[in-house]
Amino acid sequence: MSLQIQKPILVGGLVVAGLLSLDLLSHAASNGNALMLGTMAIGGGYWLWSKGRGAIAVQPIKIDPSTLTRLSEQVKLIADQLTIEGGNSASLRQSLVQALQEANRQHYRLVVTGAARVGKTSVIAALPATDFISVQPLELTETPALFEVDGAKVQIDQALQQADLVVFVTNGDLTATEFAHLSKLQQQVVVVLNKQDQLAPADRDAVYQNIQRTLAGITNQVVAIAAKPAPIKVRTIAASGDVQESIEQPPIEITPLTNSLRTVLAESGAQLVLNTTYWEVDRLKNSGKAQLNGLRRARALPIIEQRQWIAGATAFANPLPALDLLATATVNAQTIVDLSAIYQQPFSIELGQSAASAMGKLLLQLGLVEVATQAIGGILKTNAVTYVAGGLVQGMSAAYLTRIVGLTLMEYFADQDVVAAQSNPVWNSERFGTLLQQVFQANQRLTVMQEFVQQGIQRLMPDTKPQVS
Ligand SMILES: Nc1nc2c(ncn2[C@@H]2O[C@H](COP(=O)(O)OP(=O)(O)O)[C@@H](O)[C@H]2O)c(=O)[nH]1
Ligand SMILES: [Mg+2]
Repeated sequence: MSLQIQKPILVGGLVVAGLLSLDLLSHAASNGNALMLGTMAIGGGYWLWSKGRGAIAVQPIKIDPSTLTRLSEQVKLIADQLTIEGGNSASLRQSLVQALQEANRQHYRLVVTGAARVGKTSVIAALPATDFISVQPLELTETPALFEVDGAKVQIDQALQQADLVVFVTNGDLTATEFAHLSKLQQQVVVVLNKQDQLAPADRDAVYQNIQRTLAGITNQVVAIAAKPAPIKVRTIAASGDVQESIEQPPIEITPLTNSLRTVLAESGAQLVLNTTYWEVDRLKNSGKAQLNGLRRARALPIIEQRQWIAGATAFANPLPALDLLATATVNAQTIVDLSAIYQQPFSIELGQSAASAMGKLLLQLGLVEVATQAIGGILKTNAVTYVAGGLVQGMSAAYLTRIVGLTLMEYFADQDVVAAQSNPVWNSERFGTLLQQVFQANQRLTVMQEFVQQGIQRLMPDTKPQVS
């Protein structure tokens, strides 16, 4: 079957899908793979899509050794900071040493992945029999099947993270899900079209070329193999006219894969190991940062609690006549300064004051003061107390908004470098505004607010017995 791919793109894509459908019909039926035709059509669609967009920028980033060194320095800094702040940095340090030692290993880690029953195990079984493996030590691992409803997502991710090179196996048809998965891979990938023996010889080129084109922006390593071809029945008719049937085992076709592995590893094996190491150290950095932020959070929360009830009690005793005053009362420059110190972004009191006034304006602009006041008023009326003391809505709103601002500050600082690079950090009001809305929304659930109101009544009016409905 010869294909005219030079036609207008749209027609070309449909022709590919259409012609393949006919030829694959028998195989699709014998596999019980009713989706095959549909997915071929999708494959054609992707081709159009990738053509239209040019190359998809997912080629692995080239990490150079100095980038890795800089990242390692950051992890060390985080470990030092953990020690300073009373945390345990031993396991982070040890993991870093291990990760960097791994960078010198002499073998490559190949992880074979793909959907269920595409032939992952068969590929791994076929490889050791080749000459190539005897000269090039490889560690071959198979992930659990991708795309299963109750799939082992964690194990899959963990296995893939270890890979210097991913060998992605498919049956020769590329589904939308497979394509999406391939485009997200961090590593270089060799795509293996297995079970070539199931395709009519005339179709092989067409399927192969179509997939190669679809994946042009992702990898140039696409190989067609048969890791474990099915036995075939052969009929011979003797001169006498007697028909004889025998079962023959077609040979394994694995050479295209070994050739591809040889090329990729010779060209960029060292680079691939460097990349794996880089991403491993990057994960260490994130987990160290999370550990550090956990410590800081534990120190910041009591400060926020304390300040929220101070703001609440003040507004309760001296009810503020206007929303803008309420907004101002909830953002306290000293709280900003204190939290910034915990997160090693020390703000001067002047910077704290200007940030506080920006935050007050933001609370009003976003309508958060009004929303909070109304919600709290509503809760108080319906199910918290039998009567609403004057100023209680105001006091409670001041406490609530102080808390929201404090929680947002924690998120804001947690995002920054673990130790400020400069002595007077820059205040990014826009970033704060985005986080403020997120935190506000996350705390807006009725149950969260009701609980807060209950606490507030006990704090602000300790003699009142709240009536819980
Ligand atoms: N016809 C054919 N069948 C294959 C080929 N490779 C694997 N299979 C069959 O596909 C099924 C699944 O293979 P397996 O390697 O266990 O797939 P895995 O689930 O991805 O590990 C088995 O029945 C294999 O015999 C191949 O190249 N040709
Ligand atoms: Mg398997």
